[in-house]
Amino acid sequence: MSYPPMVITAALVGAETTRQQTPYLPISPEEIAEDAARSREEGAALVHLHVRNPDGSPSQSPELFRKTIREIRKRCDVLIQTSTGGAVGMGVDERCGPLTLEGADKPDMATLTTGTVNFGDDVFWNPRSLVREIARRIRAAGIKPEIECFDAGMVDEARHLAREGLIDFPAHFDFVLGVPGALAARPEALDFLIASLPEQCTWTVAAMARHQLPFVELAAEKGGNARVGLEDNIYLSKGLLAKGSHELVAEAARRAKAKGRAIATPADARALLRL
Ligand code: KMH
Ligand code: ZN
Repeated sequence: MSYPPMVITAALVGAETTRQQTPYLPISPEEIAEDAARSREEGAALVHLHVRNPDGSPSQSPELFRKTIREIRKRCDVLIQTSTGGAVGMGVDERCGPLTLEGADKPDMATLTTGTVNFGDDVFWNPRSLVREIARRIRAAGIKPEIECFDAGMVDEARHLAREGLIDFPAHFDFVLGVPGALAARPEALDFLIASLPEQCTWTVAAMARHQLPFVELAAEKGGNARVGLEDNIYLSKGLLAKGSHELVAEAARRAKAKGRAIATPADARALLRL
């Protein structure tokens, strides 16, 4: 079967990865933008973006997002998806900080997690009322959501949101697999999620840690898209730290091409994800 080009997303920073774990984590807007540009060169069409305070702690500050988005767009044409998940414990206004950016600073996409989930020893808190509030804010900003599913029921909740007019179908989904306490990174889980998708919806898989690169291959075989990067995995291979998300993007592109998939440009991704 011939599939469309694969959209590779680079999750450059995240909220949890630390400089203690890897010295290659980008923190300043310029460092993040440099890794975004190198990831674009290696085949990423989209970056999933978090930002950090100068001390490395997670932030959802619109000003930090603005600066980072400007630095990225100065360097390259990669599409930008801002997080509304932020870090566990943040309130709704803080989480939605990047949705307030307008004009040339507006993100191309924003994440929308559709349920509460255990997140390691923490809880990523997304009660139904909060999910609806974030969905309304994404819609009001005129930004395309990526539906983040950490567990199977979150796909079903997206159906409720569509019925309520809070998101449009066909939508784009991201299956986040392997967070401790949530749905594991198992091929059968991915098959179930794909089978659960509403018609014509598109999907990306983001598998954690050592599962990240093998799931790029599964996504390539099954006609989907993949997310890699330091947010979810810091190793290029066992014991070898990736020197930035761009190295993981390069390896993902190599594996996808070996499975016969072309790699999407940002223009391809715009069309495929209906931005
Ligand atoms: N940092 C996690 C608690 C998102 O970006 O929307 C949430 C997260 C999902 O990373
Ligand atoms: Zn994230």
